[in-house]
Amino acid sequence: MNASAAADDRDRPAVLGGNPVLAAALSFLRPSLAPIQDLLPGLERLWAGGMLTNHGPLEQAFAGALAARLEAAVACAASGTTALMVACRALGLRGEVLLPALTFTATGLAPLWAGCRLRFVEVRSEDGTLDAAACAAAIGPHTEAILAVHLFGNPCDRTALEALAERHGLALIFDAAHAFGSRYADGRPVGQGGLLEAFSFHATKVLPLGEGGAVAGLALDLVARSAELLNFGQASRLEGSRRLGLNGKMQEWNALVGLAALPLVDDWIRRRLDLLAAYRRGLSPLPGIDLLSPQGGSRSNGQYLALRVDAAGFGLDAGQLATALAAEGVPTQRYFGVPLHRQEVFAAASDARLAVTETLASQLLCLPLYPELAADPVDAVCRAIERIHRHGRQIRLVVSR
Ligand code: T4K
Repeated sequence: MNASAAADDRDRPAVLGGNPVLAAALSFLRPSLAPIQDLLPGLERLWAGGMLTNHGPLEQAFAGALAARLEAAVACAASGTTALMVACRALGLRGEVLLPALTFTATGLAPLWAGCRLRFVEVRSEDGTLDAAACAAAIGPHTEAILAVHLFGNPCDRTALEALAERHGLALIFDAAHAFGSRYADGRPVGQGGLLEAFSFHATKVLPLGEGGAVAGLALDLVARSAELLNFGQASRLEGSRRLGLNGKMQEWNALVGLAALPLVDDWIRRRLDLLAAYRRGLSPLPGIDLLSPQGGSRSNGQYLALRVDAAGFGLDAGQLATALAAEGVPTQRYFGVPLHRQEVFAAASDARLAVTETLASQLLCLPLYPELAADPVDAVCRAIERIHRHGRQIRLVVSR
């Protein structure tokens, strides 16, 4: 083999028979965890005390630490989904709720559980969050609330949505599952927006507890009502249930993991943002590729790196790029490739016409991003995407959409 044939061979994407850019496949994500030694004393106390749940000292300490950080009232929950469900109930929502379809299914399930009717509204192409102007146009006589999502960690346009909600007397809830540590344009932490915000502390999130969530907000009475709903709807045992609640309590083990993680989370977020910047630099020369980004001076927590792949410019669509990257040892996720108005459970609201949502759903591809990821693999992923782009024509012949 002559020198140029050898170079060609090295340059060939793995999906066309070349060597993968990564000798060992990457993880899509790794949960960020505090060193296990930091958890052992707490675990020993937990074992000795035997109080595993029902608002034990660890859950209370975690709720206090969250409240101090967010400068808001906080009720801990078993998951982001339960947090969102009780947020809808705490506001007594029963009518029409405006929400995006470009999100995880839980965003739509929560208001549906509360008995609401859903109306899906368009998002902005720059950051994937709810478009306030489209919301304004969608408000009808039965509209009761807006449920907006800080997608991938990008904060919504809080000012515009709050003004709209106030003007029309609507409740405003933020699904902040992706956005612990993100900040609004005015520098305030996500957690203080609208009437209530619902966080997720799932294993895949910036602050991972395994399962967990929280309702947060500046209105003490609404957060207190949410806490009651998460505890079977009872304010006190003597009185019993006075609201239609559920068991949405956070367990002590999860709170312990959260307490150990909280002092580290800002470092983890900084690391995520550094890696995101490295991806951005590495990918910026490529045509047809860009990243969803926080708008208007707001700040993301780097929860997910969402790449927008324009097939006409890049030469391959998001699905084809995902297949080619998998061959290179780079796992990806197609969040949120099936928008909610295309899912069976939301069929009653499937008549929405959402051109931007449909385009983003077909174009988005999330790349590996987590604090433990070293800089070298990020360079390798960017190199892989670059050589996949150069061989787009051949790849199109072997990889179906
Ligand atoms: N609102 C929004 C906008 C949301 O995105 C979510 C949840 C919610 C509300 C509801 O919050 P929770 O009720 O879940 O607290 C994940 C999560 O299950 C889900 O929390 C998340 N959004 C959704 C976007 O994604 P998958 O299907 O991507 O997870 P999975 O199992 O495919 O794992 C992804 C990667 O993470 C794999 O590479 C494996 C790795 N992983 C996963 C788990 C669970 C780990 O390394 N460790 C783990 O423990 O769903």
